[in-house]
Amino acid sequence: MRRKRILFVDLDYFYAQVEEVINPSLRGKPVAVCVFSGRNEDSGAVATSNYEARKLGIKAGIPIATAKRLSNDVILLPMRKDLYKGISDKIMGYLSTLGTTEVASIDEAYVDLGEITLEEAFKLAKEVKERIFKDHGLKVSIGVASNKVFAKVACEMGKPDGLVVLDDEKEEKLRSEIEVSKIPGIGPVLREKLNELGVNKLGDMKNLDEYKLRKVIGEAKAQYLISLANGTYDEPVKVRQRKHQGRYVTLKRNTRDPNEIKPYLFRAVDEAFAKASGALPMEIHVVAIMEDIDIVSRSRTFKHPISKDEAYNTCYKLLLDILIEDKRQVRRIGATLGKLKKVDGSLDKFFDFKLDGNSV
Ligand code: DGT
Ligand code: CA
Ligand code: CA
Repeated sequence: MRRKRILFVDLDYFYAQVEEVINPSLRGKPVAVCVFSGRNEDSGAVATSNYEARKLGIKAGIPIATAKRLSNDVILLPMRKDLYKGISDKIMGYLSTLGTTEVASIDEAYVDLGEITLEEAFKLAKEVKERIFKDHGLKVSIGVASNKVFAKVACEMGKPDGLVVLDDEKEEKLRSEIEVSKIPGIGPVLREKLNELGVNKLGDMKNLDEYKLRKVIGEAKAQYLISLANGTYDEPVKVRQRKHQGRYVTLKRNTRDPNEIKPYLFRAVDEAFAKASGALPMEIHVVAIMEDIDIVSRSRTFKHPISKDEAYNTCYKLLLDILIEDKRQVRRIGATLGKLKKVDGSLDKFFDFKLDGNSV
C-alpha cells in the first residue's frame, strides 16, 4: 500500500566514527572524543565515544578524569567540530536530493519520502545506507514510519548500523505499547509526572481524563501525546538547514548564583553575535552544562530578529528559568542564536521588518 512515509537518519557514534574513518588504526580500540574545557589538563567531558569505549562505561557526558579512571587504554581525542560539520553538511545535502529534508542536528535528519510502498521505502533506505557508506565510509541507522516521531523511534530500535521500517501493524502496536520515556521529547521530569498519572505506556493514555492531563503536563505536550496515541500526529517535515551560532564558556567555578554566571553568559552572547557576522537571531537558546555534565536548555522564539540588548535580557531570564527548575550547580554556560536573518545595515529597514514581519 502506498502511504506517506518519513525516513529518519542518525549517524552512528558520529564524532568518534569520523575519527575512525580518518585513522583506521583506531578501529577496535576504545575511542572517546572529548571537549577539553581548559580549566586544567583533565578538565572537560566526553562528547561521544565508540562502542568499544561505551562497553567500558565511557560515554557522552562523563568527565575526562572519570574516563581515564575507567580505562588506561582509552584513546582520548580532541573534538574537531568543523571537520564533523563539513561531513554532516555533505550528507545533509545528499539527503535533500531525496525529498524535503529537515536537518534536526549535526547527525540527524528527517526526509519526507512522499507516498510510497513499504517495499520502496525499504529499498530507498538501503540505498541511503550504501550511498553514505560508499561516499564517506560512515555507518548510519535509519528508521522509516508514517510520521516523524515513530521514524525516530524506529531508528533508535535498530542502532547501530540499523534499518527498521515500520508497517501499519507495528505502528499500531507502538501506539499502545511504547513506554512514554522512549518517546522523543519526553524527558525524565515529564515521565515522572505521567507515571504519577498512571501512564507508563502510550496506550495508558486511553483511560485518562484529558483535562487532567493538560493541567499536569501542559497543553502542547498533552496534544502531542494524544495525537501520537490516536494516530493523528502529522507534523510535516519542514525544510530546515540548521542556522545556529553558539558559544559556550566555562565558569571559573561551579555555581548557582545568577549574578556570578551573568558575565559569562553575556560573554557567550557577545561571541555568538560576533560569529553570526551581522545576522540577527529570531530564536535564542541558553544552554547550561551542569556540574555532572548534564545539559539543560531553554529557548525563546521571536516574530522578528532581535538586537544584542534584547538578547542579553532574554538570556538572563532564560538562565533564571533554568536555575528555578534545576537544582544543580552550573559548570558551563552557552548561548545559541537560531533562525539567523541577514539584516541590512540600515536601521530603518530593521524597523520596517519589525512592523510588517516580512523576511528581509
Ligand atoms: P549514537 O547515535 O548513539 O550511535 O551515538 P552518537 O555519538 O552519534 O550520539 P548522538 O546521536 O546522541 O549525538 C550526535 C553527536 O553529537 C555525537 O557524536 C557527539 C555530539 N554530542 C552528543 N552528546 C554530546 C555532549 O554531551 N556534548 C558534546 N559536546 N557533544 C555531544
Ligand atoms: Ca543523534
Ligand atoms: Ca548519532
